[in-house]
Amino acid sequence: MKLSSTFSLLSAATLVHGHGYLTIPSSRTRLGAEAGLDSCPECSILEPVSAWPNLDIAPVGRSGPCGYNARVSIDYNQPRSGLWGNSPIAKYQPGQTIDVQWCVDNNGDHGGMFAYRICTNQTLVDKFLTPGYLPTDEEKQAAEDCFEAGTLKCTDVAGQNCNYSPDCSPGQPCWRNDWFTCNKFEGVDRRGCQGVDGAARGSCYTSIAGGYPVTKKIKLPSNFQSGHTLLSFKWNSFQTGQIYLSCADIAIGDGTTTVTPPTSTTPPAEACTKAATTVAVKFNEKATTSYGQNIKVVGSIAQLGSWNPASAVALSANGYTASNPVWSTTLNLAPGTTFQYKYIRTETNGAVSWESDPNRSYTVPADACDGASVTVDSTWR
Ligand SMILES: *[C@@H]1O[C@H](CO)[C@@H](O)[C@H](O)[C@H]1NC(C)=O
Ligand SMILES: *[C@@H]1O[C@H](CO)[C@@H](O)[C@H](O)[C@H]1NC(C)=O
Ligand SMILES: [Cu+2]
Repeated sequence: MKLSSTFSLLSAATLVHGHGYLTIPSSRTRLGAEAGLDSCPECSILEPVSAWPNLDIAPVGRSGPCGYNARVSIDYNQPRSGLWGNSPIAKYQPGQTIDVQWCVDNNGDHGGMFAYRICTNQTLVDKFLTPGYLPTDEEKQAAEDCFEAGTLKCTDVAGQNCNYSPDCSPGQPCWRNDWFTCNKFEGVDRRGCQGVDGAARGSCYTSIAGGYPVTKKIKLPSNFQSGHTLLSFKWNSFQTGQIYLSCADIAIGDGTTTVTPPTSTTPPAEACTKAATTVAVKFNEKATTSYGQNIKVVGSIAQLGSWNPASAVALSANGYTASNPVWSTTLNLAPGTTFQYKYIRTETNGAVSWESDPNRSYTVPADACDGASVTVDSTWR
């Protein structure tokens, strides 16, 4: 892995490196710096962690979705009276596309990928909005899992350029474009995260060596409103075992209704205006894997490779987290189709491991209406 050549050399230097934090909308961290409490806003680091290539695997620990700055012992997951966390600092509309920005320090531009997230479970977020209350590590992780599930995809913004990381290869779990990506880490021209905007050093504030802004657009959820919620920013470093977290207090809509999106829709039993020609069948398989391993599904029908592992359908690890290691894929299958199947695990050297017997079996709902989707959940055995 490219990481190994640079890691040992640079890990010794990370103590003096500045890194990055959310600046627009103003994060709690930015407010802490502006209040003179935080002397290094770019230094809220979650480390040492496995930050790459699996972006979702690291437990969030005390850093939570808002970040912990060990330099100044500030836990940004806890509101601070009169300074942050008490009321929204920006108000947006549901479904609005907004400009967001973070700032990377010249000494700590480690490349990698970053994401903006909204947790639509107000119960979980409220722990971070309660005056004087410090969320437990369990509450931080529960919220983090919710934020991960609420990643605001780069691809949700029409016309936005969503690249794959030039430091990641197809097949690696970092090969995804729902997150935003920095430029090639060792690129000569417009390198790393600073190369995304290509702005002049010092265009945003960092305390160590001068900051470079990184500007993107995100689309807020259209089916969620809250009078006070959090926008969480997460940057996974390519070069070092580090993740940077910060969050901003915002409002979405008037907050009178809080709607949590359904996780799956099952076709109604009633007669429909139009019968389905195909049903979107989502396969979710919980399987803890290590780097280089992939999960596929193979089965008795042609769409599932007719039991030939070489023709198996690969699942995606986009939703994979340490606490919820889910691999997924969606296939459009004819209503009423009955088939047998199993999941397999493949290694980079081509070796295949099969799930234990018996074969799994499934029948696609025969009376599905047009546009129906179903989800089949299972766990590796
Ligand atoms: C929100 O989180 C709480 C606390 O974990 C949980 O009890 C509740 O079921 C969640 N609500 C939804 C709609 O997922
Ligand atoms: C699973 O299906 C395959 C292919 O039809 C078959 O060879 C195998 O015996 C089945 N396994 C069990 C346990 O029924
Ligand atoms: Cu560093």
